Amino acid sequence: MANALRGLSKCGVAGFLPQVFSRHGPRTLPHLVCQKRNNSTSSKIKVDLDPSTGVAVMWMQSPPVNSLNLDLLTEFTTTLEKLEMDKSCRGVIITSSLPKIFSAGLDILEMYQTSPEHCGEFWKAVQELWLNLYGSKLTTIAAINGSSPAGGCLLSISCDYRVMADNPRYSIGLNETLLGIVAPYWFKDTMVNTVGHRTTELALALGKLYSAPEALKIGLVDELVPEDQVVNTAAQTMGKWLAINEPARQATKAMMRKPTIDKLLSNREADVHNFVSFITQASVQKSLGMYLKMLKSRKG
Ligand code: CO8
Repeated sequence: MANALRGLSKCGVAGFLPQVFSRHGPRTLPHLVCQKRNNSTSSKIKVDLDPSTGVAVMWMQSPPVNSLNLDLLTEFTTTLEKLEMDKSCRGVIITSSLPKIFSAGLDILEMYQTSPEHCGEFWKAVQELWLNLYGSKLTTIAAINGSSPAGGCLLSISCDYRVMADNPRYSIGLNETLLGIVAPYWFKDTMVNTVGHRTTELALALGKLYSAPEALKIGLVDELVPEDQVVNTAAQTMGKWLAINEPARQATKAMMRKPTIDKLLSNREADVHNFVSFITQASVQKSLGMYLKMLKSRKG
């Protein structure tokens, strides 16, 4: 289950190479796992894998807003792990099948008025998703076809490249402070690795949600395209990434991301403990409750 970069934490960059080169072995017949998943009625993710290009599209389909609850987090991680193991897959595009929403981020209801045990289980699933996605040896591209706050932004910035719909009404950012909570250090590190320290400092302190044009300006996304071309553009960009020598690209990715990943790997339990003790505080629960109320009142 461990992904390539996690393997690195034990064996260093040299340990990463054999796994990289093993991907050049004989290609297997197209995996059926992904197609099978599509038939599941309870599936929160639809996968289209094209073995001829080696590109899979993961469509999040969990109405109303693709909020990352325990089920979606778990299915996301399992799906990605299966694609990692599938020799016919070399790249993944992550997108949403819901109109106007990429992902509303972590499901607040998983953190509000739930038991410490549940919060701990939930947080482990959040860690697991990030470790798998940020450390994936596949090329990963976020096709952001709607708003993408907080955990949705984390999903996006954990990918190798981001294409967003050119619509100023869609926003993206780590807005945790607006909920009275603090972005964990590995959310912050991922953001720093994307846009730099000072921009992250401002973004996190103010809980800033950037419109798509603003996000492009600060480098939070790489490209804006008309809404109906987001996935196609991601597929074209994927073609360029897949043309790069694969072992070299993978080793470069590992070199860039390993220190950030190792920081959490060496500290996972403490991170769960910190999350649970923070999120269960009465004052934090009160803030989450008020934020949920605000979301509901906006509807009226
Ligand atoms: N979790 C749970 N429910 C949500 C969430 C969410 N993140 N987002 C929206 N919902 C619910 C709404 O309450 C509403 O519920 P209902 O239908 O029962 O009233 C339903 O989803 C639909 O929402 P909207 O009507 O608001 O839908 P819109 O299309 O108008 O807007 C948005 C979509 C823009 C996504 C909007 O819903 C929104 O801004 N949501 C909140 C996004 C947000 O702030 N997310 C932050 C989550 S926290 C996180 O990801 C990181 C936490 C790190 C924790 C660290 C602690 C130490």
